[in-house]
Amino acid sequence: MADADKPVATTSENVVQKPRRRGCVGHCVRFWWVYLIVLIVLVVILVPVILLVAVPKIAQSKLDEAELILDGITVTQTEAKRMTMAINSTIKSDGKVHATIEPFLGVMYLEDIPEHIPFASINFPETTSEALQTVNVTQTLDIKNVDALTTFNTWLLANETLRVTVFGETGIRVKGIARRYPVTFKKTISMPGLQMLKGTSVNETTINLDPQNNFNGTTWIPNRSLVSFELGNATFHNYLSGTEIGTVFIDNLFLRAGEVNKAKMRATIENQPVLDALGKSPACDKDNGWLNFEIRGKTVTNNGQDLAYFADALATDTQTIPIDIGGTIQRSLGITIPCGGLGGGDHSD
Ligand SMILES: *[C@@H]1O[C@H](CO)[C@@H](O)[C@H](O)[C@H]1NC(C)=O
Ligand SMILES: *[C@@H]1O[C@H](CO)[C@@H](O)[C@H](O)[C@H]1NC(C)=O
Ligand SMILES: *[C@@H]1O[C@H](CO)[C@@H](O)[C@H](O)[C@H]1NC(C)=O
Ligand SMILES: *[C@@H]1O[C@H](CO)[C@@H](O)[C@H](O)[C@H]1NC(C)=O
Ligand SMILES: *[C@@H]1O[C@H](CO)[C@@H](O)[C@H](O)[C@H]1NC(C)=O
Ligand SMILES: *[C@@H]1O[C@H](CO)[C@@H](O)[C@H](O)[C@H]1NC(C)=O
Ligand SMILES: CC(=O)N[C@H]1CO[C@H](CO)[C@@H](O)[C@@H]1O
Repeated sequence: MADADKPVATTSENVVQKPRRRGCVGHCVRFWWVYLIVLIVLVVILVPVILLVAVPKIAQSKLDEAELILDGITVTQTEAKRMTMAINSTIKSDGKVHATIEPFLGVMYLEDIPEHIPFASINFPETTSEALQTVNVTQTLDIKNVDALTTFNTWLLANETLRVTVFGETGIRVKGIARRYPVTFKKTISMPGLQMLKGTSVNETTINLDPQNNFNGTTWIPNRSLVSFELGNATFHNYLSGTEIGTVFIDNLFLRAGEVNKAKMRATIENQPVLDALGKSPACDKDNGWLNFEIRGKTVTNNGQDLAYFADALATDTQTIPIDIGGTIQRSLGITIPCGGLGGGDHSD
């Protein structure tokens, strides 16, 4: 029995081994449909995973990596509820993915105010993913939120730098794929502020003893920011040693970025406080007739409309402007005010 068993076992081993050695051929031929199903499943699952998950992820991350550079903003035709805003910008990317970003409505808000309330919405045109793409937009903007715009102007006026975010939902089309993918455009840019117009100076001054418009001069306003604005007619409270002594008027003011702005100014100033200050030290000796005046925004009107979003921003703080008032009086009236004054209190009239 034992002898008969062995060969049987050997044979049966051979029988079992034969099909295994032939590998997949017989099996594959017989089960081709299993492979087809696996292939279809792979195509059905993998392609969508690539198209629906991988490509949009890459598209979004490429968009996130791209840098938005602000070249300049110009605000003109300013009205109480409307303005024209021109923005020149550049989008910088590695240019490796060929894609088109659909036009979209982008809102702009101050990044460092948690509420992120938009002060402007801009229609961005279609852009491509070229390595360097200029995006220049000019459009009329309806002012939906005056408070938000005033806050933006206040920060722009006061701060050394401020961060503005442009945010919008849009779509991207990658070259070679028909599908459109939704993406989020969110870029934060840091821009220089006006630092309260620090460094503003006044010269080419004249003075007379009229009760109205008794001071004329030329004012030089530094820019520092990338934003140019059409303000229109601006008036300022004028203070000397903390007391209001008159009003400064600058008509047709247009603050241009990238240059020191020259503007004619006039003022109605009470003479007596000025003469009193000139007769005291340090104006009469050490400071050689120079006085520090302070101005603070009062009104801004353009073509008859009050522009609260500029006026309120300019009213938030004062700017100090040293003026050679002693020299102005000397040149205009031929009078020099010595220490102790002119010997009385009523020489102004
Ligand atoms: C934008 O670019 C145009 C064309 O070069 C130029 O005329 C305009 O002054 C620029 N505007 C701003 C806000 O930089
Ligand atoms: C956009 O404005 C910049 C100046 O900021 C200018 O150099 C460029 O030519 C403008 N591009 C277009 C397409 O107008
Ligand atoms: C910008 O200026 C405003 C108003 O003066 C101030 O409240 C704010 O903290 C400043 N923000 C930054 C980021 O400097
Ligand atoms: C007035 O000041 C400006 C700016 O500092 C200067 O360019 C100009 O020459 C000055 N004018 C006079 C008459 O000194
Ligand atoms: C200021 O200029 C105006 C207009 O040119 C002139 O009428 C006025 O007399 C001037 N005032 C002074 C103080 O020079
Ligand atoms: C500024 O005021 C002057 C005189 O009051 C006026 O003639 C002019 O139209 C005003 N300018 C603007 C831009 O409103
Ligand atoms: C104060 C300030 O930054 N002024 C700049 C205004 O723009 C001109 C021209 O670009 C610069 O030379 C000034 O330095």
